[in-house]
Amino acid sequence: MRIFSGIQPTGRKHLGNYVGAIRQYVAGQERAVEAGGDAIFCIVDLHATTVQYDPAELRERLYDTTALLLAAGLDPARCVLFRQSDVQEHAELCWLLCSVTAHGDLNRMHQFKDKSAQQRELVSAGLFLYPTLMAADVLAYRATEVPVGDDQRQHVELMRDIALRFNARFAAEREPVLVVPEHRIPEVGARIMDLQEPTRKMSTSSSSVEGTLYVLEEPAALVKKFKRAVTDSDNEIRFDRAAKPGVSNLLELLAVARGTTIADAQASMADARGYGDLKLATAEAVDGLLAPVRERYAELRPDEAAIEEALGAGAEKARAIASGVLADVREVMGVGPRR
Ligand code: AQP
Repeated sequence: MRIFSGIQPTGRKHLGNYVGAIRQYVAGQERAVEAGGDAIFCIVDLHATTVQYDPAELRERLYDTTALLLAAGLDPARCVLFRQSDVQEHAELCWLLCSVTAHGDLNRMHQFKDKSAQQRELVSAGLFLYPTLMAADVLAYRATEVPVGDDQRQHVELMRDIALRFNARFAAEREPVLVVPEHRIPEVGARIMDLQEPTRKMSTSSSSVEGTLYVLEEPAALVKKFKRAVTDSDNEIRFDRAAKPGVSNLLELLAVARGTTIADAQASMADARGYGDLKLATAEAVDGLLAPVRERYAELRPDEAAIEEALGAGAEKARAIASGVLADVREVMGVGPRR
């Protein structure tokens, strides 16, 4: 078993990133250690260059994101944690995989449609190729599982198609070169919704500050955001995503933060006097979930030299795997000298 996932060093990470992705990484790390497999996590700075960005800020955000992953429980002694741009095999493999990526498939990616509509100055070719780079990230490690939130389902499906097409085109007469990975989308918390617009996902690029709960949110602001969360007017605490998106989002968060089922979270609110009680219970539980991460982050973030050291050691381990896969890819594609 080999788990791989990537996260962008963009903005302040929010509760959706934490619940949909980061906590799955930590669980994956533990499962991999137990099973004698590997868990590999990458901060994907090359992906972050596909939209307008500030170069000086990118480096800061990279340290922020790395410190957050460490604070959440990733341990470089138990997993491989590295920066994408430190392992050049990702960029080369992306280019090589372009030969088996259909233009039409990239064109129908929801994320490309949404993000390209948000760009004011330029829709970059990098934004279009984003899913192929993501495929390269995962396929370079022959990963079997990819923990992601629900919004990345389509990209993982595309990377499976890319791997299958690659094997059929270049390795039909031999053992498959690339492994076709499975996504691992959590049953609860796969799509955390915006607190102000609960029919839309909580999002770095399109949610408002009020609708977004940051992982490092101070307790007072956290409570305020939950108190102001949009619900509905019928005052019934019941999970029904279609009819009651705001209340359902709160119940889902309550379940995630307490580590229970949504049914248990709903049952625990049977005596509540109204939505105010649900909001406060959720705020308290979410603060309990995030407080240790916040505290650990404050300790880790200032030491950029230690972060660089951890990333450098991770990149060496990652390169050792990716270079072998890339050599196989080049060989079957007829690229470079014969081995
Ligand atoms: N609302 C969400 N609920 C559950 N999971 C989510 N993820 C993102 N939003 C939610 C998951 O977080 C991981 C990291 O995402 P990323 O590297 O794409 O980071 P980002 O772009 O900064 O995060 P956003 O919010 O997804 O940005 P936008 O909306 O601007 O593209 C992924 O596994 C993702 O599924």
